[in-house]
Amino acid sequence: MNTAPAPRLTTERLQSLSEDDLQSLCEATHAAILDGGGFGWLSPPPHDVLERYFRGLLLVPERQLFVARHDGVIVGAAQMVRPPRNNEAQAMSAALMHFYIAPYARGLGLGRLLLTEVEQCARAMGYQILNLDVRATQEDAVALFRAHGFYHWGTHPSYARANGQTVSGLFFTKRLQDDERIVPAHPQDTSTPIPAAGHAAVTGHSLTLYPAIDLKDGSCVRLRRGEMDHATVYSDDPGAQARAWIHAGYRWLHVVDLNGAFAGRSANTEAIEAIIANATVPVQLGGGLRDLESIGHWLSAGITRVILGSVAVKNPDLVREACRLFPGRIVAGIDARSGQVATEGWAETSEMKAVDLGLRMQDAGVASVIFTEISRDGMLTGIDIAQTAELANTLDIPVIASGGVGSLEHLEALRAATAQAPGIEGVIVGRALYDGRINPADALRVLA
Ligand code: AMZ
Repeated sequence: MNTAPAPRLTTERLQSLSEDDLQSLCEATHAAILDGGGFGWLSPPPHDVLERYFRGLLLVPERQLFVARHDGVIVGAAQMVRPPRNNEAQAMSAALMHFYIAPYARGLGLGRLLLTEVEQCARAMGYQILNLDVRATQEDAVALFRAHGFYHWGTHPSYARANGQTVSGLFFTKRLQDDERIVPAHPQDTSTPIPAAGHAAVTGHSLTLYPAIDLKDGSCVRLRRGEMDHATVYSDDPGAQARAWIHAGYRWLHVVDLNGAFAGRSANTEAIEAIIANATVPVQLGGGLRDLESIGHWLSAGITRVILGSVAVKNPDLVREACRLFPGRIVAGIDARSGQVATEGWAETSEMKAVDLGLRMQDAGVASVIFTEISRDGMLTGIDIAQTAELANTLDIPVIASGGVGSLEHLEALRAATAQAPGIEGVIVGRALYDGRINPADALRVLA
């Protein structure tokens, strides 16, 4: 396989600035401001002003400067602001501010890494709560905060002025110490009324919708219960399908190389490359990724996160090593038939229980878990919410639900379940979207 070395993606808290670091930090900041913000300035200040700003920042004890590096070069930054000494009442809360990745380094998962770094530091310093606020127009950042378990508790209608327009601002919070998401005592009690879909009262927190693109013999298909001879072909142009889902408003793509999952190595290479070439949102990819070489290959080819299924059961040390090499970018795919984990394209069933594998994968360091109940997959009969919630409440990492969504009501039910199982982070939908049973705008409204 043609493998370019994976870029080195690192994050750290900076306590001093070398001349090179200062220059790359100013360059990244300049580019982020030009791209529409993340830093507060609407147009970039002169270079020497930025330089003085960052040099001065390091002297302010309440502020910690964090940076993200791509092959050693600073390409993004964030600040953690501690409460002032006199604010005893809020001594448990820190704030995340001025968070940005330069436009030329996006799509690699660095935002997620930087956020994790800030959270870890805040946790290590004893803070229990991390607060942040963001212009509603910063859609990528908003999607990232939601995906990372931040709870959106309110909206300020006149938060900022940019380009002559008043822009609203979203206020988020996350509990750090016990990893429980902050869910209000009265879930509807947020300042942004969430429009109710139909009759159901909307409860729980927002979920990310991951539209599925399953690839078989170069085409986009959906299976029933994972059986290859029950494939419905929806498109023979995976790149166009990726564009269609992005155009519909989805913020992630979930791609599975089905032939790869059966063969144990990537098979739909051209189709995956076409999806990457057309994707302007992050992509997660699974199916046939069984060694560090193929994982590194796809992570450097434009895939944001890889999903490991069979190796999670058969070679957990490999998963651990992958998590060490690619922090934040490895997801475990746990596919189960009545609680027992299946592998090899779901052709084999193991003795292992989904919850036990989840705990093992958490220990190996995966960023999140995708849980599929195979008997529901492609059947449109609804998600196995009980099993998903049990897994989410056992693990400290986010769980993405998969298998069985057939209607808007199924999405509403999952959303409602997040009030009791806040670790559920998102949901994968396939057949119901392709068949038009669920309208994208309705789905996004229900989950928002
Ligand atoms: O539908 C199937 N038969 C199927 C499927 N969707 N088999 C595997 N997979 C997906 C898993 C996971 O995302 O849900 O492939 C991935 C795991 O692949 P591997 O090669 O790591 O076991």
